[in-house]
Amino acid sequence: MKAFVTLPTFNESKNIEPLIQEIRRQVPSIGIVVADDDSPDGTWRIVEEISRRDPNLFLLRRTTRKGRGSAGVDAFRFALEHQADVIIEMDADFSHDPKYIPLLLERVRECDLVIGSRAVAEGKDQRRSALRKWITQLSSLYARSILGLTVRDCNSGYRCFRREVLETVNLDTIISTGPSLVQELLFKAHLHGFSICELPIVFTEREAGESKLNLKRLLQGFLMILRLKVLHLLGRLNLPKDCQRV
Ligand SMILES: Nc1nc2c(ncn2[C@@H]2O[C@H](COP(=O)(O)OP(=O)(O)OP(=O)(O)O)[C@@H](O)[C@H]2O)c(=O)[nH]1
Ligand SMILES: [Mg+2]
Repeated sequence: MKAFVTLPTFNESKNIEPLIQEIRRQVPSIGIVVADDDSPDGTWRIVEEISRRDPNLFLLRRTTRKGRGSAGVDAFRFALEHQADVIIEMDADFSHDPKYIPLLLERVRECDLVIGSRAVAEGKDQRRSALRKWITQLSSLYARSILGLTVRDCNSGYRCFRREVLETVNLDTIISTGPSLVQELLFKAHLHGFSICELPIVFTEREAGESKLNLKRLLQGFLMILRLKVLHLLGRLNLPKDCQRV
């Protein structure tokens, strides 16, 4: 089974090298693709340098800041083109501990999409800010109720997809350019009837660098959920006829 880890990055120069090392320690031969938006802090340069001695590390250096979602899509495309059977997506700030990668790879044998979840038994959100935790819980509840999802942690960007999920969802039809890619893919995987399961993870504070989430992105995310719902009700999400309306 060929596996790839995709890492969208923007200004993660302090995290990226130790993160790649830790991923390598967990899964020595896994493919790693970093989709960087020309980070001013030179994240891409560090990746480029490491990739000279690591043949399974790839850099997608995008020349402008096109966003977290669009970086994710480009990285998924790269993994699919390189014959990945399973594709992991994770943040590059150490909130997502690479120790879960082997568990995700194990679990994806049983279901099509495995979510690293903070909201199931033994899962945890260990960030310091009560407000950030509360926002995450509230927006997950919002996505669940509007989109009719049963997953407990709809906001988790730490996941493992079987390639069929990304192929079927069709990356060309993705409308999110920002962080709402997480919910859009989840919604579409759900509508296509893929099996989705949750693996408990402990989610921690980013190790270094700054968060890119702000009020504007948060509101855009809330609006995107409504947009996805409306498009679905109008039958405009390019789904096969037998996919149920929710
Ligand atoms: N390529 C690219 N990556 C991005 C962009 N914005 C964020 N990222 C990456 O996406 C991942 C998640 O972003 P974070 O800033 O950690 O957002 P968050 O996890 O919701 O917020 P925190 O909990 O505060 O860290 C990180 O690896 C970022 O470097 C972007 O515009 N382009
Ligand atoms: Mg983060």
